[in-house]
Amino acid sequence: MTNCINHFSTFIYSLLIVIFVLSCNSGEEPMTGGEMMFDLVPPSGIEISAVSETSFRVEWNRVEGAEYYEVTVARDMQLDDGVVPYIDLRENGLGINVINLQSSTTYYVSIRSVINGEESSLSNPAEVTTLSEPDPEPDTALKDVATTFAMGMAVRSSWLTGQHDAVLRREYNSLTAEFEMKMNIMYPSEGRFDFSRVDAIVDYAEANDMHVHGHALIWHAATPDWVENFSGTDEEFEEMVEDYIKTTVSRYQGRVRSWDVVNEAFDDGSGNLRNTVFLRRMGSDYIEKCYRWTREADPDVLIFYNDYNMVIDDTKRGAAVAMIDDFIARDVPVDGFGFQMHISYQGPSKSKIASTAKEITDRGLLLHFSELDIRANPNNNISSLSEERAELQKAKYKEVTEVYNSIPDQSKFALTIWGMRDNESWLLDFWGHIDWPLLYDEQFNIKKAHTGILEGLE
Ligand code: 9MR
Repeated sequence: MTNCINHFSTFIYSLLIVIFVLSCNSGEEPMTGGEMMFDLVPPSGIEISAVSETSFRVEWNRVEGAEYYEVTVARDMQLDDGVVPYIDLRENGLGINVINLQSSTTYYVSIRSVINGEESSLSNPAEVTTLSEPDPEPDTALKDVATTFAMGMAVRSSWLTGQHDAVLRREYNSLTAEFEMKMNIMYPSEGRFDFSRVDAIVDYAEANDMHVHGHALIWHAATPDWVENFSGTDEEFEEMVEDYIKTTVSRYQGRVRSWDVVNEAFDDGSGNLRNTVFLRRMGSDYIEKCYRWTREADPDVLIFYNDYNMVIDDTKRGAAVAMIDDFIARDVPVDGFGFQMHISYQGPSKSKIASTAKEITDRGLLLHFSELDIRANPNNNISSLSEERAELQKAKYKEVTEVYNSIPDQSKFALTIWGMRDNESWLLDFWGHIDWPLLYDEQFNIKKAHTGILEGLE
């Protein structure tokens, strides 16, 4: 009997050992209070994606053995300023969507693993900045807010359809041909005019109740080779120019409201008359001759002088204004002055724009800001349009518009933007690097610059 009891005890004892050993090896879970089988590490590979104005997604790598994770989103790197409900937020999976955030705000995301009720340290915070709110589509078009002058856009005949057409009709009531109303296009060879592209632009403007500003009858940089190398006498040259101007201006009489008759006639800095074929062949009074022929061809058309750097080049502006004063004194027809306004977000200053504009309006002339574009990257030190630069560019557009809007009404004529989409601007080729000088991006989205103009008109 004692033997039997001994055998039974031995059996029970062995059974307990077997059960103990089996239980030790059976599960993945560590023993409560026993030695940890996994390191308490925070998750690695934290990735932020799908960033919008008010949300983003955060994902991380699995930590072996973690029961769950705790996610903290805060407005500071020390995680003191946590965002409810994302403070130690429990998450069993490997990612969450963080929502209801503020736009243009930087957030820091940190995650810890929890294993068996024990917490790892926090991961290094990942940084993310939510997007800025897009500027609202204007309820009102530029042309509807600019009640005392025309809103102009430079156009090409290939832009009169599709999205260009939609933007043109929504926003603008004045068109300037970017290059198709210049002598090299309209008069490509001796005795043969080609007005096909001008007709397309003028027909379009008329159909859509828009003005056309003619640009530019005489410009040294758009003079056809046959004119540069004209084979006839000076007298024949002058007759040819008179015929060209009268043919063109009378063809569009009553349909083209105004012409830049001579463009950029003065040298930079010195203010001397630029040495062009027109100066050489027709003499130093060639500009007034052209103005008179224009008036003879259309008694009602508005005659403009147009040039660049008019705000910053005091000598050149002085020479141009002196010429206009002389014309006024001698009854040479002239109605207006065009400041091209190819400027940058850095300058010129609002006060300089205002004081130089006043020189023109004090003379009772019309003033046209005729080719406005504002470079956001003049020093080529950014590779995409940053928030900060877009704001600075917007501020300059606003200043220019404020100046224009506050000149006397009788001098107001038009504010013309030199091109529609950033990627189409002449400035990219001219300077050979990226920039975003205009009011719409490549997808025709309205930029802050556009809002700057609206605000300048308020
Ligand atoms: O932006 C215009 C560009 O598309 C043309 O190729 C170029 C030549 O016709 O003219 C550019 O416009 C100029 C304007 O007519 C006069 N002021 C300077 C402008 C930029 O060169």
